[in-house]
Amino acid sequence: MERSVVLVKPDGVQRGVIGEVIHRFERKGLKLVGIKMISLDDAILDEWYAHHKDKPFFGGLKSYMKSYPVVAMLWEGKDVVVTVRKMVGITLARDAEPGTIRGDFAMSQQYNLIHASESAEIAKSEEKLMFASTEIFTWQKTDHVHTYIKEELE
Ligand code: FUP
Repeated sequence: MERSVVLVKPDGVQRGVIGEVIHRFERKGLKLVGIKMISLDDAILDEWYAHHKDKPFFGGLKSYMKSYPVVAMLWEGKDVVVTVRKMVGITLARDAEPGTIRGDFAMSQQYNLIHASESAEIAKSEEKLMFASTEIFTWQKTDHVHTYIKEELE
């Protein structure tokens, strides 16, 4: 099944929403297959945000992402990338829909609490960047038979 990489960013760690984020994705029916706290460095951030490297906010974005540890998670589910992005909300948090994570808990464009993979392809490269294979767990979530119909699990 598809996977999405989620980061609770330094502001989210400071503001105490790690549990809230986990709780929302768990209740949705997603399966957690990796989780860790990590301090990001320039090497990983240069790749992570390569698409932003020429933007004026790149330096500030990197400093912020290095300021405190982040909590990285790998969530699995049917079409999970799109689902997670919807639950996260738009980048400018004060404009994000109520009911989304950013919409409920954040006000800023940069301090928007959380990162979620933008596409299934990007999710694969972020998974490789963020998690060693030993940090990814294969396990059977037995309530999946109540979360999906049989055809959705194939
Ligand atoms: P998102 O996919 O919603 O996390 O947003 P982007 O990939 O467009 O941006 C990544 C991060 O860059 C955002 F979470 C915050 C930061 N950013 C700024 O600080 N200023 C901007 O103008 C745009 C993005």
